[in-house]
Amino acid sequence: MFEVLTDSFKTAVNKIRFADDEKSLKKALDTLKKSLLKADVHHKVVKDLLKVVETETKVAGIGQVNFLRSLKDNLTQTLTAPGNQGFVYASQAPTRVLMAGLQGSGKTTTTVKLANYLKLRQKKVLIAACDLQRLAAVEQLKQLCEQNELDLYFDDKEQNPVKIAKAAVKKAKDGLYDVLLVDTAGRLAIDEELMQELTEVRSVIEPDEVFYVADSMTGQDAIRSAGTFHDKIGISGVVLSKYDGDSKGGVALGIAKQINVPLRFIGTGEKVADLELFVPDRIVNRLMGEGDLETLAEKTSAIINEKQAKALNKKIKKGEFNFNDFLEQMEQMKKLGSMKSLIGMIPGLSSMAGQLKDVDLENSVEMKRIKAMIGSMTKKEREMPSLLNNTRKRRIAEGAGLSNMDVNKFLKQFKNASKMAKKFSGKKGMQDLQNMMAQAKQGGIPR
Ligand SMILES: Nc1nc2c(ncn2[C@@H]2O[C@H](COP(=O)(O)OP(=O)(O)OP(=O)(O)O)[C@@H](O)[C@H]2O)c(=O)[nH]1
Ligand SMILES: [Mg+2]
Repeated sequence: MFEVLTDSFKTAVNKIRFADDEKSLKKALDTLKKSLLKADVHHKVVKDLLKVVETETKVAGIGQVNFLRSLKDNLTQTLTAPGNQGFVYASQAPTRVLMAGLQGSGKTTTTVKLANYLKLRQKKVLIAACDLQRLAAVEQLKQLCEQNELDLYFDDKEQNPVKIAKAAVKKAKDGLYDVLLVDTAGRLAIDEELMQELTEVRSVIEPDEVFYVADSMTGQDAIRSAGTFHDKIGISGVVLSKYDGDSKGGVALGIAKQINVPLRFIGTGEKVADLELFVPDRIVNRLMGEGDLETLAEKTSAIINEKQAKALNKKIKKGEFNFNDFLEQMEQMKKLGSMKSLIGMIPGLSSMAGQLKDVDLENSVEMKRIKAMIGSMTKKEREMPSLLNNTRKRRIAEGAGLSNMDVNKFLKQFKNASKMAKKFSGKKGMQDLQNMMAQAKQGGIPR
C-alpha cells in the first residue's frame, strides 16, 4: 500500500548511514523533501515536518539513529489530528455514523466495507439507504448487502431521505444494533439544496461520527473538498478511497495536518475486504518498512475463530485434513484481503510487497483449477484424500477438463500444505512461528 513512500524514507535514511555530519543530514533531508513533494504531500506539511526533524536531529546529535527517531516521532505527529482513531464505539449503542462525500467518491462501497469490517468483529450492523438522488442507488446497496449478508434498512415508497433516516434510527434502536451506518447521496458543497438535505439527515441521525469519503485519485482536490465539508457541516473523520489507484499516495500523509481531521480508514480496492485501518503510529512503522504486527494480529483474530481453529488443529494432528478443509481455509484467506497488504505488515518482508504481483486468490487461474478438481471429486474423496488412486485421478482430471499432470501437481501441493499445517498446529509449532516472527522483526530474514 505504501511502497513508493516506504522507498523514499529508506533512501533518505540511508543517506546518513555512513557519515554523521551536517552535509549528510542535509542530503537526507533534501532527498526526503524531493520525494515527499513528488508523492504529492502538501509543501507546507513537508516543510514543517523536515524543519522539526532537522532541528531535533542536530540537538540530539547527527546520526542515523537520532534522525530515524525524530523522523518517526514527527511523522506520527503529522498523521495525528484531534479526535478518534480507528473505529470508536459510542457509550450508548447504536453508534451512528453518517457517510458523506462527492458523487462517485466511494461512499456506498466504503459503507459496505465498513459494515463488513465491524461484522467480522462480532458487531451487529445496520446500513440505512438514504441516497434517493441516484436511481440505482438503493438497488446497488440491496445487492451489496445481500452478497455480504448485511442488514439494510430501505423504503422504496418513501421519497424523503430525512424520514428514512428517522425510521432507520428507530429500527437500529429497536433491533439492538451496535452500529448504524447511513449512506447518503453524493453532493457538491456548492449545491445548497443538497447540503441542506444532508444537514437535516444529520440532525435526525445525531451521528457520533461523520465520515467524509474522499477519492484519493483526485489528489489535493480530495483534501480541499474534505476541508470545505468540514467547514460547512463538520466531519469527524476521513476515509480515503481508491488508494490502490493513487500511484503517489502523499494525500494520506498530509490530510490530518491540512484540515485538522484524522484519517481513519483507507480503501485499497473494489472488494469488500479492501479496507485498512489507519492508526498513525502503526502506519509509521509500515512507512518505515518495519511492518505492523499489531494490525496483522488483529486482522487474523477477527477472521479466525478460536473454536474453529482448535477443531481444525485436532483434525490436522490426526492426519484428517481433507479437501473440504482446504477449500474452507482458502475462503478464510480471502477475507483477510489482498496478499500484498498482508505481506506489507510483516516486518522484514514489507519490501517484498512492492515486487509481489497482487495474487487474487479467488480469480487466479490456479484457484479456478483447484476448485474445478475438488468439484470433480465425490463426497467421499473430498473427505478422504487417501482414496485417490490412478483411476480416480484420471476421472477427476477429465471432469475438470485438465491433465493428469495437473491433478498430480495439485495433490502434491495439498500434501505439502497438510504437512505445513501439521508442523504449525501444535504448541511447538506456534513457538516456531513466533520465533520466526521475532527473527524477522530483528531483521533476521534477509531483505
Ligand atoms: N479500486 C477501487 N475502487 C473503488 C474503491 N472504492 C470504491 N471504488 C469504486 O468506485 C466506484 C464508485 O463507488 P461508489 O461506492 O458507488 O461511490 P458513491 O460515492 O457511493 O457514488 P454515488 O452514490 O453515485 O455518489 C465503484 O465502481 C467502486 O467499485 C477503492 O478503494 N478502490
Ligand atoms: Mg452511493
